[in-house]
Amino acid sequence: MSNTYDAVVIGAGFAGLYALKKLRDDLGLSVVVYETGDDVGGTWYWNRYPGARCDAESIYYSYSFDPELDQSWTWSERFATQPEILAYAQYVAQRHDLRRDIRFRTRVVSATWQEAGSRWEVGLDDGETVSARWVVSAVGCLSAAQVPEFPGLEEFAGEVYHTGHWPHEGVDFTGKRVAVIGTGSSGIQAIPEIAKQAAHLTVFQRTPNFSLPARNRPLSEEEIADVKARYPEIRAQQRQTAGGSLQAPPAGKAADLTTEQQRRALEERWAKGGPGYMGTFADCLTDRTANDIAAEFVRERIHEIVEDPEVAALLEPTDYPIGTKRICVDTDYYATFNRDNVTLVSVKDRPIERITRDGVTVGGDHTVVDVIVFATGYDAMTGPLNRIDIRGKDGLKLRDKWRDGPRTYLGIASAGFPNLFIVTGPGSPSVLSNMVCAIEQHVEWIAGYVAKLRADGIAATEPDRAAEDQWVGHVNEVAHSTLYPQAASWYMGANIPGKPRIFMPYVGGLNVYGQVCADVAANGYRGFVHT
Ligand code: N01
Repeated sequence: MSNTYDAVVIGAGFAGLYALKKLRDDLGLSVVVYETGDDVGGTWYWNRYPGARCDAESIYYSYSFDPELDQSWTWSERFATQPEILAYAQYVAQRHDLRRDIRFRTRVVSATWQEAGSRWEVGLDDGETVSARWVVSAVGCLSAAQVPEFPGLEEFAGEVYHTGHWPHEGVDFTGKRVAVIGTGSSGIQAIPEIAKQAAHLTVFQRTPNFSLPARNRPLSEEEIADVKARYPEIRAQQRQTAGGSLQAPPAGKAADLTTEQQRRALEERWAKGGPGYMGTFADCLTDRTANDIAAEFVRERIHEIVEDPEVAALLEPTDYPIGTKRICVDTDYYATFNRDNVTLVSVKDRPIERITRDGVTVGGDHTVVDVIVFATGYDAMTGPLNRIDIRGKDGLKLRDKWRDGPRTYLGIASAGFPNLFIVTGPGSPSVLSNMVCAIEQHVEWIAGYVAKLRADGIAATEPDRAAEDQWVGHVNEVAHSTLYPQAASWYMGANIPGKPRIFMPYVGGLNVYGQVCADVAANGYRGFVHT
């Protein structure tokens, strides 16, 4: 006997928690959330690696929907640590009594559209199935961990970890020889912390990354009081920005500034720390010359920080524009390579050949290690959904429909998959913005639409193919008006062998996108077809 709900939500991270709150408390729906982990938090539940922090500022990287929450919660640092963000998610769950409708340690393995009755049959890993009118995917953009298929990996006799599946009890690296493979945001945060503990750390780097100093610090009582007094205004302003966080306006287009003005602007942003550096010039991500100036400044800093010129040269990113692979933010990353117990091995021209019982072999050179840490990233944006067996109308599988790249209308829904809403799906600003902001906008839009569908007695809705094609074309066109597609990034699917090279997120900005979604709603949910 299956259970019946109005809505199933997949995942209890920031998106799933807010979806539950909106659909259950504001719309009065019967909702169940399924979550693989044994608590709430999503990304912040899984990513417990040393040094894990958010690189969006904590005062912005938090919910806006509950003004009392803004007053009762106090962030301790400019960039919050993973334990603090996890505690925040737990606090929100407690405050809104969310856990009672979340089934933990339960993975959704399938979702099958039932034409008769216009409902989804959702399959769970314990064999149970439940029925729901709507399915809301809150699976996250970076939750399907990726470990490359290195020959011999299964023979390795030591400890193996992925940053995205870190053991709850932590890992003691004391006295151990450690390999970290991967130098994206996760690796760049973990490497300085692991280096402090390990007997020796060898970093295997394929593509050097641009990283900016975080200049993290505690927030003062005065700052907190000021932010809390202005929170309603700050929250409203966040939604009017492209990225969802408040930043100083650019100094101008690079070409409109003198060389001294450019230099001063870059120095100021570098000194301030954080990802705001990317906003120094208005055209940093659209004009290669402007981008080159910002990139060269960082390369100079790398050479200034790293004592060994050969190591500095290896760490220097040279073959893609700054910011077109996700910009990294660090604490002492480059300086870590000055330590005697840290070695950098470039695997750019000589890939990792194999992993053996006791280490990693590159170009015939063998490094003996006790621990391997994979900081090798994720099958981003499409991976989490494609790992679920989702079958829409006429048995169409989502992963087959997306074989040549994801196809959605607004990043929220996909033709042939009625009543399936995707929070921060491919084709929405998502990973190019403050995720909490993007999540709130999506969940509110979805809840508004579901309320309307219920009021009008509409059983099923899906995007019209023409509207979807138009949106996919637009997402692509906007991306190609920027420098983003010039990098082999996970935004492009380039980190996964065989994945189609399509720029997945929407570059147009959260503000522009929010307006598009509002117009679609105001025009009778233009682009959707109802049955
Ligand atoms: O993953 P990544 P991540 N051999 O894909 C390398 C968010 N995040 O977990 O660049 C050797 O960026 C790969 O090399 P290459 C943020 O959005 C945020 O670090 O593909 N190396 C790369 O160096 C971020 O962008 C925060 O050539 C291999 C690394 O592994 C996203 O999550 C913190 C390889 C993977 O880097 C993902 O970050 C952490 C191979 N076969 C994450 N395969 C904050 O907010 C892959 N690599 C701070």
